[in-house]
Amino acid sequence: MNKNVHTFIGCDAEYTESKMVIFGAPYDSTTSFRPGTRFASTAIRNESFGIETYSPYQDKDLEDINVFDAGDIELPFGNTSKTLDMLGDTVRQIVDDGKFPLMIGGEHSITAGPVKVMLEKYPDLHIIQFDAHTDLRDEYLGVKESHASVIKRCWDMLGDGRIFQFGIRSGQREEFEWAKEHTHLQKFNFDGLEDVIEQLKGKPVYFTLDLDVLDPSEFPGTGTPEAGGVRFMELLRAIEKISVLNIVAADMNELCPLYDQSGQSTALACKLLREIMLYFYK
Ligand SMILES: [Mn+2]
Repeated sequence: MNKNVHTFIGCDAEYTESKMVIFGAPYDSTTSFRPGTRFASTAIRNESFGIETYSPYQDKDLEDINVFDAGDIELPFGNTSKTLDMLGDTVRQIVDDGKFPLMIGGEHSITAGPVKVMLEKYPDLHIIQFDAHTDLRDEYLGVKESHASVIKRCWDMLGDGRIFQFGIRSGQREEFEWAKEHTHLQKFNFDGLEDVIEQLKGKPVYFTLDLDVLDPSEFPGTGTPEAGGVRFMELLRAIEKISVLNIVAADMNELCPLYDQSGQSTALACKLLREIMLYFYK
């Protein structure tokens, strides 16, 4: 008999032999609308056995690469700053061991923890964000570490001209105005991505993927759905394009499995995670 070891499909490498580490960050304490992203990483692992390890898009297979699934980090709900520290510590360990960290949210606020640590490692860090939302509020209901403020918190650390936002279709007028001076913000789609890739060649890049960038018709399972999103294949092509860059860490967040009883959102997230691992594995 074998012991019960529950990983994402095909991610059963030992830590020492792995070049990429995935871990769950099941945190959803600041979610402004519908909570439940804390259940995403577990749902993704469960449902991953419904997909293949082989990618026909890339002609690559998870069986041919070494990914370690570190499971979920046990996080203190209600204490965002402690949570961010813990996620940062996890990422620091992975990077210090020469491996690529890939974090599975959770709500989007979690991104600030890893970004802080990656910035210590790479002072010239840039961020590419695919998202429906600006996430540039200075605070939300008095909370600075809200998921609606996460990119503003990243800007606090990185400053002007180093954050590149795509697919954005929701936010306050003030946020869109502010972005004109401080970030590169592409509304609605991935237009101009090639130019940004040219600009970021050779630079260290943190990639944060808020799954609500997708259209809710394909991806209804999220806390703050926004109509008018991109299609799965558009997103996949965009991820393929940025994979030529020096991506040093990444996260995928905001799946809320309970809001999609059909399970198609979780199934999509599983497939996308497989593709991201295969694209970013170097
Ligand atoms: Mn969002």
